[in-house]
Amino acid sequence: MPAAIEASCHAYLGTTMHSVTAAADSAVRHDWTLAEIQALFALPFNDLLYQAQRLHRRYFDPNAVQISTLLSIKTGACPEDCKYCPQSARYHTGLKAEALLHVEDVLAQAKLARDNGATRFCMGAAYRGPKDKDLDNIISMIRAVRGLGMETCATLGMLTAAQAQRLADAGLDYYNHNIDTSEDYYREIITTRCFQDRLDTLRYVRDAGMHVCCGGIIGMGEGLSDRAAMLHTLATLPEHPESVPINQLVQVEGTPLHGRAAVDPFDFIRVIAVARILMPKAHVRLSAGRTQMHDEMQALAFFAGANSIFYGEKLLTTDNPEQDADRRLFARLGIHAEALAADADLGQGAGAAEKHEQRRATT
Ligand code: SAM
Ligand code: DTB
Ligand code: SF4
Repeated sequence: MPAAIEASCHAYLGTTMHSVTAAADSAVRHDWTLAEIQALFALPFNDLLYQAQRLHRRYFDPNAVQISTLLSIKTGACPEDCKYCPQSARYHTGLKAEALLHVEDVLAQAKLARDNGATRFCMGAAYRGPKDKDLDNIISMIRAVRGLGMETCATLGMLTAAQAQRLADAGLDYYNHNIDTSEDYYREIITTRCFQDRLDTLRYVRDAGMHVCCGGIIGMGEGLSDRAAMLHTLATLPEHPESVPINQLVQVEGTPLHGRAAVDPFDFIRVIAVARILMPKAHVRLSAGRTQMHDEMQALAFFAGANSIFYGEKLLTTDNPEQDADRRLFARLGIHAEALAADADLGQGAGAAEKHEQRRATT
């Protein structure tokens, strides 16, 4: 596979992951207390990483990383006031707004991503929430991308229950909707919608049978207790998100958070490790902010339990590492791209929601 991170199909038969048993499942808890989470954050760094790595090996091949590629399908001019975001119409970031892309253009980008080794294609739109007529076009994109044999993800802002159902029926595998930070600190970051709105959308997504992708941003000026509270919210959901993106703030000139103090890299790694311990079966994504990270920091993040990245030279509007740099990093670390799950029925069935229904019918 020339210009691609090789999607190796290593069947991992190591002793640890091999023995995923009911006992191991007892590590998946939904009753974490805030005090327990704060105690994890207070552990010496090596003790925390050791716990995280041990648990990571119980559920995952420690050398496999899931590869997603992002595309902004509708850029800028967003009415919301998220203080971190270059796409808000309220801030002057020099970003050029673009209308919703055409299906053919999205499909061409998805093919490129697939040929470069991505297994999931994530489509992001700068909406407060999508209008029903936009969803018609987005649904055509989802169907086209699934037809390539890729998993699909979308992040379109707040949804109604009916919109979530339409996306699930179209075969959308994952919906990304981040809580971003703690409920308390949220008010400092976004005033145009509240924390509960986020939780409502997450519930609609889950009820419609889609996989949930939900995480947050580190480096917005939040305290350690906000980081613990954010992870507490995620880890005490009735079902953990399947995917937990941990973003480091990408500071964009013109946004109110530009100029915030940089995060201590070890503190960022601690968030990854605690997320891994709290939600051991989730893919934890080392998400935005990798262009600001040295290879050594990324290696530590993988050791702490991160097992997903965005791959491709752009995130939504900002830069991501060059593909060559990521390929070299993977090779140096002996990391391979995670293959799609054997039960993926991409291009045929109706995605996560259909599988969810099938499982329900057979249990
Ligand atoms: N408009 C939709 C929404 O807000 O849900 C979807 C797109 S929005 C850009 C998706 C997520 O990207 C945000 O929730 C936030 O977590 C992340 N994000 C946006 N700007 C970021 C930045 N400058 N640095 C890090 N993460 C960022
Ligand atoms: C997520 O948690 N991070 C991604 C994705 N989900 C949509 C977005 C990062 C955006 C970084 C800023 C930008 O490129 O505009
Ligand atoms: Fe709009 Fe999403 Fe950016 Fe907030 S994060 S301003 S909702 S695009």
